[in-house]
Amino acid sequence: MAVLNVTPDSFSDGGVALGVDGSPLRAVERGLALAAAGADCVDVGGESTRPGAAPVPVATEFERVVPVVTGLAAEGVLVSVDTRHAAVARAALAAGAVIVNDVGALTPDDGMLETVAEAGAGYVVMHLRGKPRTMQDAPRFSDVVGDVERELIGARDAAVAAGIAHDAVALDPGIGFGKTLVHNLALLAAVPRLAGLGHPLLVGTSRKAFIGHLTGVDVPAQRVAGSLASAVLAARDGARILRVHDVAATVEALAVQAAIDAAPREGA
Ligand code: PMM
Repeated sequence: MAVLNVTPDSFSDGGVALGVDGSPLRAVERGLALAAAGADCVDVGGESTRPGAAPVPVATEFERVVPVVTGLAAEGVLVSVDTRHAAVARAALAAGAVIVNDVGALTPDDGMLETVAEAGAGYVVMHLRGKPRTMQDAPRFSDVVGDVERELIGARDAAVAAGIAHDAVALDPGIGFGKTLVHNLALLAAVPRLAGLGHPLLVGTSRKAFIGHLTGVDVPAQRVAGSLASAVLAARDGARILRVHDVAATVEALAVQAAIDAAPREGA
């Protein structure tokens, strides 16, 4: 899953896809390039959820996202929409998106679950502690892996009760969303367990702050090597969907990992 942030202020690639004039054409071109580089799906988002980010008006998010979804879907790209808002999800699904990536799935927006159910779309249930603006203010868990697992399953149950097909749900521990470095590492170490919950597991580590903390690389766009290490390990441990910025590099790293995994084991 390639990240296509159509926002001026994302931590990882702020403004890159908008171009100087904010034209959707530039974002569509970038999305096509990400698909050509090997992404199976392009995740279009119009609201930055970085820690401390102020919410954007739904109308603004809508205007950013819908033309880009329309342009990519018209070119045959499988599009997901990264939104917490039912109105944006509804418009994006009508414009050709087939997956809703809901970073607010633990406290879904009014009408979100029904919108996804009616469209027969895929639904990514991402774990988030708190609200984006304040989520990094001293996040606490009694048992981070157990808490995240239980809360994901609770949100999954609500989605299925609202009519979303069990098979249409993917789960995501929400790396960096209301979590400390220790929490993020515990969740990544628990990928084998989380991948066994009966749904495809999505993991998004790409360029995130915890990689900067581990590597000393401050500039998000330069955190590629650390991002690749985490992507390869998550894939090896059973993650089925990796949400990444650096698609070509990730595809290369996964090709090497897959070949090594497929090689005969000594003594096997
Ligand atoms: N991370 C970001 C945004 N959306 N969605 C899912 N499902 N999982 C994530 O880890 C996730 C997400 C923040 O990263 P960005 O600003 O680089 O898009």
